[in-house]
Parts: sequence; structure tokens; C-alpha cells
Amino acid sequence: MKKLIILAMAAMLTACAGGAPASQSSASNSGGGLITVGFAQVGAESGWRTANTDSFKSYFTEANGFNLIFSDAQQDQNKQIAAVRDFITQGVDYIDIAPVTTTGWETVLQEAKDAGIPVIISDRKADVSDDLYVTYIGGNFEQEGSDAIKWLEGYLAENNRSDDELNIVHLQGTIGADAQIGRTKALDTAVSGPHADKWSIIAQQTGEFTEARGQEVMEAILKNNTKVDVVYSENDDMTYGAITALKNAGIDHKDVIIISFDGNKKAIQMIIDADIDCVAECNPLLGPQVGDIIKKIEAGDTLPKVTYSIESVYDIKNAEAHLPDAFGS
Ligand code: GYE
Repeated sequence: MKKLIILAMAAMLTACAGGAPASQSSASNSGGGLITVGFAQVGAESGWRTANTDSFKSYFTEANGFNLIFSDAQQDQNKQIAAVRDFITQGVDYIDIAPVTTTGWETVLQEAKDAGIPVIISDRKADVSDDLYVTYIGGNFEQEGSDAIKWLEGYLAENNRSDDELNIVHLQGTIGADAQIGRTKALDTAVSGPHADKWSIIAQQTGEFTEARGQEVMEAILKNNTKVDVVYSENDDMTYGAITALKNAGIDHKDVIIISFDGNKKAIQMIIDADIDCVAECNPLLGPQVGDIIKKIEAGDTLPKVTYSIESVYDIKNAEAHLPDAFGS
């Protein structure tokens, strides 16, 4: 008898590990009829992040049938891994991770799989084998970067500046984050390839996706470099900091081509005010989309391994029209 029960339990675990369909996973619901979701968030480093957190918190409510357990890792991957382990111990129904960095996830994702808890990766990818998570949803960061480069090429052409020699300051996001890797790759590819003779990266440093670090790093860079033609800043918050640093150094930031990523309302307004030239969009409003994914898993549907957000590029030509729809403040 005992043996039979153990066998039955093992069978249930195997079923769950394969991405449990509705009935099985709700049978283990821990929140009294509600679906319990553990969300291992990166931190609170940027306007994008705040909008992303708000999107999850406002979607995963009891009224919508969910019990959300939210964890803020303060940009520390070890804390994030500990949070995931905690979710496993608590026996949540689903885990969503926005990985701080792409590497280092195999062990804990295997633990989640062994516990039969489906894992959804949102925002940034994790570099793991396909069987360790159900699906990824978020930005295509290399695409965002090449869209920004294409914008710069078009802007230079329109202003008869294609032959200009450009000194580029490159402010990178958190090193090893999918968003940093993709956006950096696009610029590195342009500078080492088609634009090798005219474009140079005079400084390439991380500002960790925060305004304070963006300013600090830009101030240090400006001590050694006064001719800056382009700032390629991997998020809006670092862009705000870089503009402050330029102003403090007595450089008119309007003479510098400023390229940013994300598309907070504030940054879109800054395009209208001619403070920023271009923003490659990244959509943080992923809560309802992760909710749809969970509903599909519950219904036993097959999901694509990757779903990229649809993203645009904003500049002076379309910022005004987009402003009312921009996220955040
Ligand atoms: O661009 C940045 C945030 O992973 C896409 O993280 C996200 C990035 C976003 O801190 O502002």
C-alpha cells in the first residue's frame, strides 16, 4: 500500500514537471482556490522596473484569481536565487523570474523542475536549456540596439553628417543582464563593422541602469574627454544622469546626439523638449501577458519558447503622438 502511494505521488510529480495542465496544478493550489505565483523581481533600479512591478502587482490580484508573492532582489542574483528557493519551499503554483543576469540559473531551475513547479522567464532571458522553463516573454534587446543604430544612421544622413567622425560614450546596463548584452552587441557590431572608420567608442562603462551611477560614471568620463558627439545610454535613468553630468561640465547636451532605451513618459517628453534625440522602446507592461501565459498553461495549451514584445523607436517625429500612451511618469 505504502509503495502504491509513493508511486502515485511520483507520477503526479512527473506530470507537474512536464508543465502541469490545469486540473493538476490547481489541485495543489496553495492559496484557497487562488493560483499562487512567486515573482522573483530584479530590483527597483529604474522607471522601467517600477512600471514592470506595478504591472505585475495590479494584474496578479485576488480579484483576478491570483495570490502574488513578490520578491525584490535589489539587483543581486544570489538574493534572487534565494527567493526562488523560498518559492519552491512554499510550494507555489508558478514561478516567474526576471533574471538579473543570464548565467547561473541551471541549479535552481532544476530544483523548481524537480518540485514540479512551472517556471516562466520574463523581461530578461536566462541562458539555460529549454526544458528548464516553459516560456520567455520580453524584449528583443539586440533588435532594440540595432533599431537605435539604424535611427542614428538615418539621422546623420538627413543632416548631411554621414561622414562625421563620431566620439561615442557608451553607458551600459548591469553587466551580464540580457538587456545589456543585446544593446551592447548592436553598438559593438556597428562600431567594429560598417562604421569602423568613422565611429569610435571613447568610453564604455556600466552605470548599472540607475540615474545616480549614470551621472557618476558620465562625470568621470567627462574629466578625460571633452569632445563627445553621441551618448548611447542603455536606459532612460542613466540618460537623465548623463545629461546632468554634461550640464555640470558646462557642455550643452543639445549639441550631443543622445540615444536612450525604454521610453518612460519623462524620456518621451524630453524628446519633445529636444533634450533626448531618440529612444528605442522596451515594454515593461508584462503582468497581464504573464497572466495569459499562466491561463494557457492551465488550459494545457502549447506555448512558443520565446515571445518578443512589439517595440518602436521614438524621436522628434513621433514622440508627441506617443506621449499619452507612454508608461510611467
Ligand atoms: O531597460 C532597464 C531596467 O531588463 C529591459 O532593466 C530591462 C531593463 C530596462 O533596469 O531600465
